[in-house]
Amino acid sequence: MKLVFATHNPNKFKEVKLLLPQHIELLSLTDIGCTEDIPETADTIEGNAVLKVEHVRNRYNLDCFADDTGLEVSALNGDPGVYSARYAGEGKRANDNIDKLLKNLSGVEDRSARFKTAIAMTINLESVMFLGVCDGTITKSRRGDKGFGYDPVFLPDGHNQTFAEMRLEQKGKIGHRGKALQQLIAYLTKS
Ligand code: ITT
Repeated sequence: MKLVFATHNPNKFKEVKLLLPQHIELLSLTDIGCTEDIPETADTIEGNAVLKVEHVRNRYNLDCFADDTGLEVSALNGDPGVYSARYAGEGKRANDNIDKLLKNLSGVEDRSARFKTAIAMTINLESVMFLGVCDGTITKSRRGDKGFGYDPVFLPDGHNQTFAEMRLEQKGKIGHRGKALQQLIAYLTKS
């Protein structure tokens, strides 16, 4: 079975490829010749996941899924949330986003947060959505050099390593993306 993963983020692709059963041949946007930016203009992560998937479905007519992920911090009323990618501003990098987050949380006691992933999939003309959540806290400084994005400052509940200190397999097992993906795999297995 061939399935396109509509992401321009190579780290997400790597994480997902590791978790999917081998009989699913995962195609990247590069594999299908999609180099254009896909607009993410919705005001929810679910909405953005749908925009990405529909872009590929409409232009390339292929079975496809997309992941949109946000980091929701309690003390910041759920920010950066759907704006996680551009928290420090358009064109800024992950490091700038983390700097802004740590600055906004400086002196704040409640550091609880959660990652939320929405995976939208369109397959055989059906559209489905899977959600995965991982609760944790924001550390006071960066720890670890694995992973990507906010991983160096996210400590999942019940663990003493940040996502950036864990092996990818471990992050996949307990993380937001892995949880959403398990549902996608179950869906594909029974359909
Ligand atoms: P695509 O839209 O092309 O899939 P993206 O990196 O723009 O890639 P998102 O919009 O879903 O993906 O990501 C929102 C932000 O959250 C972005 O800054 C990511 O680096 C960060 N992010 C997403 N998943 C993450 C994860 O598992 N760990 C840490 N940060 C993550």
